[in-house]
Amino acid sequence: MSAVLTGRVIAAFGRQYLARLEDGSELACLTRGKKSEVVCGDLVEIQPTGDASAENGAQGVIERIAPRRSLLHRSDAFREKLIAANVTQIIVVVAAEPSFSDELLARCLVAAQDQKLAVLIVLNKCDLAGAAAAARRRLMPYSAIGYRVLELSAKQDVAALRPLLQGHTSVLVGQSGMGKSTLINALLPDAQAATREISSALDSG
Ligand SMILES: Nc1nc2c(ncn2[C@@H]2O[C@H](COP(=O)(O)OP(=O)(O)OP(=O)(O)O)[C@@H](O)[C@H]2O)c(=O)[nH]1
Ligand SMILES: [Mg+2]
Repeated sequence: MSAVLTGRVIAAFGRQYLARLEDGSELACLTRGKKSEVVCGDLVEIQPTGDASAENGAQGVIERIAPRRSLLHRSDAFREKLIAANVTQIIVVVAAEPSFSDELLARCLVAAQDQKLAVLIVLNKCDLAGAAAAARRRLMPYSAIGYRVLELSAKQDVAALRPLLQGHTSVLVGQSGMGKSTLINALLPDAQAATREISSALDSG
């Protein structure tokens, strides 16, 4: 049997995963058993299958998950859904319009506090001047208690965000229509496919 590989899970599709290995290559993986605890961001040990003969063409089996620095999940009274592991920063994306939910923003801040993560609030669509002014006022209480609010327009220029990503593993969260995908595509022009996956995982519910 070939040696165990280590990598980071960069995409999850049900029980199938894509892992990036230390050499930068990507490997399609499965887990053993029906129920999987593996989540995007996990650092994992992978047993290579050697060829693509495994179920669904997977090239490896995830054998072990390393201890997590953080774990984000969403839960209600009935079930819990894991979102991402080993994140160090939550970027909450709100927009000038449509109007954003204070409750969702507050819940994200609580989750960040709980997991001891850095937080950045991005106010997107600042090209819409009138609506942006109103949203800016609504965000004042958050900046007043110390949260950093970055204003930008994902459609025009995302350069101001780049330095704030340095040294962090960040997750973008926010309601539908706030501009998360637009932001990701502006930051990572090649990431379109993976972006849609992550976005839909975060947005469900
Ligand atoms: N005017 C303006 N529109 C924007 C900007 N960024 C995004 N939009 C628009 O806002 C809409 C929603 O953007 P998305 O990036 O799809 O939003 P999302 O947060 O990914 O939404 P979900 O995937 O549904 O969660 C699209 O029509 C974008 O073109 C911006 O900076 N300015
Ligand atoms: Mg999206």
